[in-house]
Amino acid sequence: MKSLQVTAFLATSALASGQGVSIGIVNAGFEAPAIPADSFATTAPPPGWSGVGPLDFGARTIGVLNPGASGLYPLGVPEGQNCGVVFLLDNFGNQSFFASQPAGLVQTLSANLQTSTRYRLSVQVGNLASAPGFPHSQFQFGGFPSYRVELLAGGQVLAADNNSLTPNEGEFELSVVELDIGGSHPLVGQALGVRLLNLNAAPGIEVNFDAVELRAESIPVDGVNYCTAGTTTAGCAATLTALGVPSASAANGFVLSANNVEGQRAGLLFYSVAGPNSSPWSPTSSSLLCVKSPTQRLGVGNSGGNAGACNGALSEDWNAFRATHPGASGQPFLGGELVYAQAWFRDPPAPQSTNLSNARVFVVAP
Ligand SMILES: [Ca+2]
Ligand SMILES: [Ca+2]
Repeated sequence: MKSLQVTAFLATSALASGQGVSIGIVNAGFEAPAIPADSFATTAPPPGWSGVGPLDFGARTIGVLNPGASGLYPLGVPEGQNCGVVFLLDNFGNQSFFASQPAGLVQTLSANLQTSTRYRLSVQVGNLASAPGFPHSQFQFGGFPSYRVELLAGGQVLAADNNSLTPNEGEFELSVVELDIGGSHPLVGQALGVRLLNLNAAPGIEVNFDAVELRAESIPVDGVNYCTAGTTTAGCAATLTALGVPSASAANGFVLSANNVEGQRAGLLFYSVAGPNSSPWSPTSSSLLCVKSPTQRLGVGNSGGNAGACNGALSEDWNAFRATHPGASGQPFLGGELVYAQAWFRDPPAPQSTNLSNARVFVVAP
């Protein structure tokens, strides 16, 4: 029998910093080579990193910067003394020419892509400010040439942050890329990698990076609970459980249940393949919507049990639903997908006249 474990490590919808296992990145904070304050070293890639894109180690180059008190980063860098540099100046005589030829830093890691794993790549992205001293004063660092942070496997892009942030001049912001790998993926076993690009697409010349971190956490195939149940008028907090193996081919054999539901209530289970979520069901509701839209409803049922008691339950065989609803959200399932499930039921005195259970994520087997 499969274990019906209810663990705490997906208590939030995202893998927070500090959770899971950290995957080794060489020179993740660009502290090597160590250089004096208010100086840079851009004649070679920083140890552990390689160059990617058109670079000449002159006008278009990578390396490290220790801004010191130069004014390039008045608040300092997020970690240590140095940050990574991607400096792309296409034409020394004309700093308004932007070639839009991305270039930057790449590192292939010693860890390989694994199944049933949630990855979280975080990188501090910096927007260099103009500064008065030489040699900074000869460059127009005002503006931001755009960036992309990529998580790689086998040299191919798995997930990316394509310039979603615009840090203030002279400041850093944290870019986070999260990815769930289910029961299978074409790049499983391939070496993971990180690529940090300056998109060379607008004024500003330089993008900086610091404190690169990649964390991984396993997601058991038969599922884990996450998010928080609402509390019903009668004080019930409905909890999802599962029994069996979620399958892309089996006709039945994976029963999702919401237990501890108020008795004699109409309700249903629903799921999403779009990802986890945690948004208020209504401004005054204690329930959270724990899955992203679009959502797919399963069948409506009655919770049974006794009115006013917490002994109701809503159950349905997800495999049977999948097998008989070829047009349902996420179809056709092939195996490897992550599915996020939750239950909804009537609670007439409550805000929205309804409440929601906690949620459960599971990996579909082939
Ligand atoms: Ca650093
Ligand atoms: Ca800038």
